[in-house]
Amino acid sequence: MSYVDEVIEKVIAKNPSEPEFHQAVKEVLESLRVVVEANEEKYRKEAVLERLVEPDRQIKFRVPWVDDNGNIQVNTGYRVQFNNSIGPYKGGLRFRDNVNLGIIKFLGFEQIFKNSLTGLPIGGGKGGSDFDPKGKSDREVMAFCKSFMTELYRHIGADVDVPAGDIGVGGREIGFLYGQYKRITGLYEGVLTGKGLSYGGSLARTEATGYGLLYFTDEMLKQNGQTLQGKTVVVSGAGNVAIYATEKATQLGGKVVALSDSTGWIYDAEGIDLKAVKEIKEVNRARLSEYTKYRPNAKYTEGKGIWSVKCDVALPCATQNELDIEDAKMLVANGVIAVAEGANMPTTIEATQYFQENGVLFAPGKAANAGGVATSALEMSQNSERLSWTFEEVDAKLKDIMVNIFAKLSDAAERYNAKGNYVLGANIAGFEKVVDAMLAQGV
Ligand code: NDP
Ligand code: 2IT
Repeated sequence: MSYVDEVIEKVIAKNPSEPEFHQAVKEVLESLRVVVEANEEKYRKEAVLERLVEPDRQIKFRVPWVDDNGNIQVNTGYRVQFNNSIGPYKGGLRFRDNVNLGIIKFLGFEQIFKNSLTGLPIGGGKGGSDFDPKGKSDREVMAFCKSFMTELYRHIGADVDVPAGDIGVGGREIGFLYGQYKRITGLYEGVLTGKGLSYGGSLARTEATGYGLLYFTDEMLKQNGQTLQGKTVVVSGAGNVAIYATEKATQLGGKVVALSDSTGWIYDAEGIDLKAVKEIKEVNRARLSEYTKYRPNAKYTEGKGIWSVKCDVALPCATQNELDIEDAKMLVANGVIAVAEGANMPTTIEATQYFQENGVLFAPGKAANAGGVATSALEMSQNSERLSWTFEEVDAKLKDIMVNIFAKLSDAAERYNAKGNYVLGANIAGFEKVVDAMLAQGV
């Protein structure tokens, strides 16, 4: 059996109830097959793949807190420190009811390669909890965050592990978490990113993932003889990534006609009114169904179905496995030319292959959404030098980083005779730097 197949089998046998983690490992190792085969003896001897798929450590802890009725609630917290070969562990925290160890591990594993692609010195990690801030009062969210940090603080640090936001963790949560870290340790250091601007946050971090996704998409289109100008765009999700993806897509001449949340989706043929969406989501923390109050001509549909909307460019920005083979078939039948992942692993493996077989430009999340963590690394730099850069400075660096990532993907794909296969290119380019650092540092 080939080394890659052996390791995939071992991962499934050792971690039987973690389907998302299996999926992420399979996707990466399938791409690496060509590289591994060329170095099989050495990699086997060094156990490179076994070392890559086993996190450095997995921390799981109890998070007790008191709700507004005086009842004690208990959630589970996680931090998976996956690989710190090229820098301190770096990756977000996800607060969502469906969070479990397998989901955190898939996200942490993806983060290793994503962070490597940014070109900045950051390792891979991820964390979170099965706590969902939706529908909770500010006091309840604060109580949860304080309890979560009361355990997490001992495992992190500005040079050790630097968490940030992800689904369910935005500026409010980061503020409460940072306050508790500082209270316990007495340290005023860049231990979290995505901080508020008044206490060490970076300008453009809020916008970075969505903006970066569009800088990447724009570059991918340009290098393939297209532009965003006049294109119809569908964005799923209505959170941090989706909102700023919509903003930049519009600035670059595209027309975004649909958005979704976990309850339903909106279609607005005249183009999404982003001011309304920001008020609904960022200010009122409400449901997307409210949108038709602002725009009576728009249509709200309960449940799934956003990928049935005809578009040129599709940007899945909500969650894992939200775009399956049936969705891919609809998008292709409707003439989609490019799909770029703002979320982490939103496209199933079958759907990804279907896009690639049908000549659709497909950008994997670990490259296309890397602008968020890249700007987090820029926030770390600013914290270290105790300075803050202007919005224009950070935005220009972000754009450069995304254009560079595209070049790295293209180059790696071409080197392995797979021109235009950006999935292969991303996994190989991300892997090369990490494996080099791992081997240099010994067992
Ligand atoms: P937010 O919490 O701000 O927004 C998430 C959005 O996705 C919401 O509209 C939410 O709907 C929807 N959503 C979440 N879970 C589900 C689900 N299970 N089914 C359907 N819809 C769902 O998160 P972000 O925008 O930060 O994150 C979105 C994606 O982007 C995630 O995959 C994340 O890992 C990835 N990402 C985020 C980065 C960042 O910097 N924030 C960086 C790189 C990737 P509802 O409001 O109903 O819950
Ligand atoms: O998936 C991701 O890259 C993030 N949620 C951002 C992580 C970070 O450290 O900024």
